[in-house]
Amino acid sequence: MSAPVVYGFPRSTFVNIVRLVLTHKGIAYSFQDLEPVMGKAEHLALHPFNSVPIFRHDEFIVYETGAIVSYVDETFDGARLTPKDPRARARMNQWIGVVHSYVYPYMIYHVTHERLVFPELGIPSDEKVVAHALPKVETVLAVLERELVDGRQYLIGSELSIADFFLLPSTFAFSLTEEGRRLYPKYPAFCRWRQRMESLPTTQKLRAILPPREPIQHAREWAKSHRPKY
Ligand SMILES: N[C@@H](CCC(=O)N[C@@H](CS)C(=O)NCC(=O)O)C(=O)O
Repeated sequence: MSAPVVYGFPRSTFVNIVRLVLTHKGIAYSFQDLEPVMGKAEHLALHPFNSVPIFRHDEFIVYETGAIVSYVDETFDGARLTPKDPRARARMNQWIGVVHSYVYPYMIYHVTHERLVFPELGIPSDEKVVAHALPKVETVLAVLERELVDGRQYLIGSELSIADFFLLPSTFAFSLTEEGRRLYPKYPAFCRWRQRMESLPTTQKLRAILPPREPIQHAREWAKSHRPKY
């Protein structure tokens, strides 16, 4: 069997969830940067919904981050990131759903895109999009704070799970915005979780091999095709 391949672009939140899980489990893989072909036939042949990440393991190709990381956790050796207990597993899946439905859309798709991704391409921020997202981000942070305030180390308890790696890249990117810098200190238990996650050897190891943050060139299309309107 050959080493698996992750396809995506380097700053993608979801791509980095897959890379964190692979790194944590000590799995050798290669990364294929699709930035030059995003949205083109070569990319759409791998992902008909024009998204990333995509994962290849020999002849098997799978997309959707949840499906990829479950496959990786079940198929490869290394620390298990999925609890056996059904209730703990349900809790983990709950948090994965929270990232898809409430964290990524507001922290990344709305605020981070408006504050970092678009301005890096010379496109001004849309303040209405940011203003609409911020109360939703505060709800997420308040919920996380309540969950983590009793000294819980990780999202579902004392064991690290896929849920923590799902949350990490979005909370990292949001930390680079002015809103992240302003809001995070109001949530100390959440900040302790971030500190714990950011200092994991897994996180450090992945960060060390990521290229410097370059503007996401294909995001020019997002500004035309699917920018929220308020
Ligand atoms: N449901 C998808 C979401 C993936 C996603 O939103 N990926 C973003 C990058 S973080 C993307 O591909 N956006 C479209 C683009 O970059 O053109 C998954 O779980 O993999």
